[in-house]
Amino acid sequence: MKEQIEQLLAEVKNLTCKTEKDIEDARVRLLGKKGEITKLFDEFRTIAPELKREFGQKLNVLKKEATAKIEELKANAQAAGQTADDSFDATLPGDIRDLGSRHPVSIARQQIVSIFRKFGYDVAEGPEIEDDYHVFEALNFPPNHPARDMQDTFFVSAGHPNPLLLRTHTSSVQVRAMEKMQLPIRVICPGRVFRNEAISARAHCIFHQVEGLYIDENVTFADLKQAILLFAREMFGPDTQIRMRPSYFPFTEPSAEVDVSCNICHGKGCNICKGTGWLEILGCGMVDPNVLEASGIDSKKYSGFAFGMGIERIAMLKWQVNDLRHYFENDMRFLREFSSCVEV
Ligand code: 2NM
Repeated sequence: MKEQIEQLLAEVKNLTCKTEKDIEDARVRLLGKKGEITKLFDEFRTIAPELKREFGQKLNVLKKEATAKIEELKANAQAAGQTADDSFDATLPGDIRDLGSRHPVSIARQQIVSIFRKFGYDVAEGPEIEDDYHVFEALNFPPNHPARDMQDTFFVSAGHPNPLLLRTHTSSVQVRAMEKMQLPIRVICPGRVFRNEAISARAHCIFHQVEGLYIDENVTFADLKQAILLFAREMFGPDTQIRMRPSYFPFTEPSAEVDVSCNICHGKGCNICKGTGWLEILGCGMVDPNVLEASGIDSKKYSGFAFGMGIERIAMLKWQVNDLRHYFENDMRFLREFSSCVEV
């Protein structure tokens, strides 16, 4: 028995196992119900009484040493972060996460932007919080124009001599482009705009626009018409026809609204185009000389055209979305319908 005790004591001192599983195996082998040390305690009951004192002490020391050693190894293993070591299998396949997909408004914006990039337009962005000058005054809005009213525009600081407001169109970015870019200018400005409107199937207080501007010598309405026709055919298909109807905007003269032939019924008349065969896609016109002059451009030498479209509306027409509110509700059934849309 003496030899056994000494042998086990040496074994305990030299224990080097590192993983939690190895440590637990060692504990069971030594101190478990059928462990070596436990067995010695059982044997101890049968030895001669005169030997009990000596062996009792030795056995207690062995048990104490073994218990302390196991605790020490456990603490080391935990400190080294090896607790879950052998339960980790780097060859197992990982968790599969849903990747998500682009929002239809983003897809439409990217398509519009990449079409105009191909035509040689730069892309410019600007602040969403603007001043009266860049949203209205520089764009030839008369002082009492209804858009300047609280009913139509969100003011950030009303009553201030130079109030800040949320831009109601991205034309303000084009004013900034005219102020600082060298001529000729070809630029498109995508971005969020804000209008104080009741939310319905056809209107929302926040929506997205892309506006375009082209200024050079001898730019004519024919150039505008051609640019819009090429854009419409890239966006809605090569058979698309356009028509222009006279309109009015403070910043352009003459101004027009542009329709494309209905891509559902191809002009025959359906409920999407309300039987007309035409869908309105954008507004445009020749930049008013007052607008050019306000930004320091010589309107005798230069002329230009500009246009503006609502991205939500373009996406509605392209993918037959029947209610604007779908865009803002994040219903997965709606969003998933666009998960396979190919980007240009
Ligand atoms: C539209 C319609 C017509 C427009 C005008 C300008 C600027 F800054 F050059 F004067 N930017 N965008 C414009 C013209 C926008 O949206 C329906």
